[in-house]
Amino acid sequence: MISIKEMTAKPVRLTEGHRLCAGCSEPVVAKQVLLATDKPVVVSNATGCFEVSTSGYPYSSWNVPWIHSAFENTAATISGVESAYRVLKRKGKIKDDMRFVCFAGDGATYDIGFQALSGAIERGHQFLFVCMNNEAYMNTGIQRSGATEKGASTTTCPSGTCIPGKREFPKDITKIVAAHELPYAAQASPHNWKDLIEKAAKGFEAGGPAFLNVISPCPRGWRYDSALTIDMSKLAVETCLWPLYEYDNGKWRITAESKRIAEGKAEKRPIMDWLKSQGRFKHLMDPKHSALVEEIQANVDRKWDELIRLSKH
Ligand SMILES: Cc1ncc(C[n+]2csc(CCOP(=O)(O)OP(=O)(O)O)c2C)c(N)n1
Ligand code: SF4
Repeated sequence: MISIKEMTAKPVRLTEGHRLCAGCSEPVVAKQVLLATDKPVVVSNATGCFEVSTSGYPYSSWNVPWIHSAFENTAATISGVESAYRVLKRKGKIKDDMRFVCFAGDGATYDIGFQALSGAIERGHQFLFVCMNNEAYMNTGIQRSGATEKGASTTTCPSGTCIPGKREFPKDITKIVAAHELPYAAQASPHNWKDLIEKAAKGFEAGGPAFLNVISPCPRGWRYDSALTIDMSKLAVETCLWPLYEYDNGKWRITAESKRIAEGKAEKRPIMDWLKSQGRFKHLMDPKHSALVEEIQANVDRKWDELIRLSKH
């Protein structure tokens, strides 16, 4: 495993000077992923905060080949690139061993881009798809997505007298992707860079499609102090809202802090710690919403128990 010192000596693939908000986790996640391979990479980037903020014409923060892709088809874009690469390699026109990566928000992964993602995985393209999961459509002003937590207030499910924020639980896209029986899928968090980079490295070398779902705190949409981004991603793991695990060639494995919690060596924090840390859940502090908070806790517990059961097989 690479050390921090060795990392600093690596070429910078995503530079500073982009226009993401202060405290945004997305460039942190991307830098960690790009450190996971020394091979030449081609990036396909779905529309979203990360795409528009790193490519404001006439500037670019990218030091690798990078393709803007539409919201719905970044996995289809990389499929085409990877197919062309395979042909050119076979014909001897490309000698390098290259890697292909998609960066997409949760809107572009869970919802609009899912069809292209599912198709690219089913066809067996060799690429790593990274979902930067900030649990909403942030770039267009914090609308709910299929990844938004139940009870969160967004601009399309605002908490008020009619509804207490989002009424549905998020879908479990990592398990949906794993159901494609691809070589590798995992969940990671930027606070644990070692775990994240190891998983990205496995994804790059999986020999087929790989998927990495990364919790990506957004100070603007989640309403917390921008200095707390990394703390926020850690808290997601400590509450088991965001367990760290991998699905590696059919085997489920819980990793890092989540493994320690599963083994009883670390505390599983109550979901209330998570809810009270962010303005998007502020309304849930009212005792009239205590049943909803209990429901969220019960859902976290149920999914956590299910993961422990899967990891024992
Ligand atoms: C088909 C389509 N619908 C809507 C849009 C407008 N749009 C651009 S970015 C965006 C939100 C992106 O959300 P997400 O993928 O979660 O990424 P984030 O900005 O949160 O990182 C939307 C709705 C679009 N570009 N294309
Ligand atoms: S709105 Fe959120 S995801 Fe978008 S750039 Fe700002 S902090 Fe990052």
